[in-house]
Amino acid sequence: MILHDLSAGMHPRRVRIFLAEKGISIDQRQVDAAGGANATPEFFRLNPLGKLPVLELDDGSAIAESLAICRYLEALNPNPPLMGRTPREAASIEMWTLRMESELSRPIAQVFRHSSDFYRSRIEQVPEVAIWYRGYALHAMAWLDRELAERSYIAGAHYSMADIVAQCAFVLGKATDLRIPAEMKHLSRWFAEVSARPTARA
Ligand SMILES: N[C@@H](CCC(=O)N[C@@H](CS)C(=O)NCC(=O)O)C(=O)O
Repeated sequence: MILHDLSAGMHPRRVRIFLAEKGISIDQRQVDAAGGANATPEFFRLNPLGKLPVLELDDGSAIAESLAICRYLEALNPNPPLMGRTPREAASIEMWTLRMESELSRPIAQVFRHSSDFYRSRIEQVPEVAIWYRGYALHAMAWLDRELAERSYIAGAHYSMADIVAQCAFVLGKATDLRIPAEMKHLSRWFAEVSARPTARA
């Protein structure tokens, strides 16, 4: 298996943290997206959308989408569980993972897409979109701060895929000056804890 990776990317970081939490090591290949290496016919054969990460399997087929890659790796390596041990737990983690994706990760990604140098020559940037999503993300952060007053991690008492999606979003948030406001004590506590995990720099 080969993980086609983009070290600075939010979505590839999810997979690297997931692998580190599982203690799995697989070959990784950096793709020079800034130089256009993800927009070649060769890369489009792996992922026609030209996005990273991509997991290339030994049979030559490929899985794109960070959550799908993690789902596959979880099935192959169930321990430690990051997507739930029971059907109820799995549903709860899925619910929170999807919420982190739609309410936090995607809005922060949109701020980045519409304001960063990286995307300046790649998409038509609309500054108002970045401003609008910044407000959306801050609103979601305030909600999450209230949620985390009552439990250690996003989906409950244990670290899970939902935490990985959220922590990677906040790492990207730093690059767009979208940091957790200091008055959000519970969210700040959670982010300090997940950032201190040995896997956080994977
Ligand atoms: N939904 C996809 C999103 C992947 C994605 O947007 N990847 C970004 C990096 S974080 C990328 O490859 N950008 C390169 C480009 O758009 O040229 C996933 O979860 O894997």
